[in-house]
Amino acid sequence: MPSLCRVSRRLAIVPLSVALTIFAAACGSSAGSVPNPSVTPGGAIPAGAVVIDQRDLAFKPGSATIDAGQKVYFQNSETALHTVTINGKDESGNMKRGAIFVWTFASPGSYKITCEYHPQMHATITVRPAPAASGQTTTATTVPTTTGP
Ligand SMILES: [Cu+2]
Repeated sequence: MPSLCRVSRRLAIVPLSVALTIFAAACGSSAGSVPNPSVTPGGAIPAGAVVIDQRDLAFKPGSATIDAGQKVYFQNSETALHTVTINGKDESGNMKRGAIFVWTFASPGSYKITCEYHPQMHATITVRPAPAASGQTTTATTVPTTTGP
């Protein structure tokens, strides 16, 4: 019976397509929510922290000098979506208004900070070598005493 065969085949196809749809939806949602523990909406910034604001489609301030191992707090203070892209790599993902992204600059060097969406946004972070460990006291520079003639 050809008609019965066709019906049963269609019945077999339907659950498969439903399963595929659910699978695709699950995949889509998991891909959209890549966990990034560094981005916190409305998180707290400790007093004295180095903060770079994303405001007026710019990084403010546009440059900062820190010691190796120091953290920089990037904060999106406007409605436009931004990223913190460090030397060409999008490290933060999409940052909505209020999001804070914290990055520890471990190695000395010069870092270019850009945004995936706004080519005009850029900042430079200069990372100095970490200060000498405690115990290694810096010797005071001896100023030669000039003796008058
Ligand atoms: Cu941007």
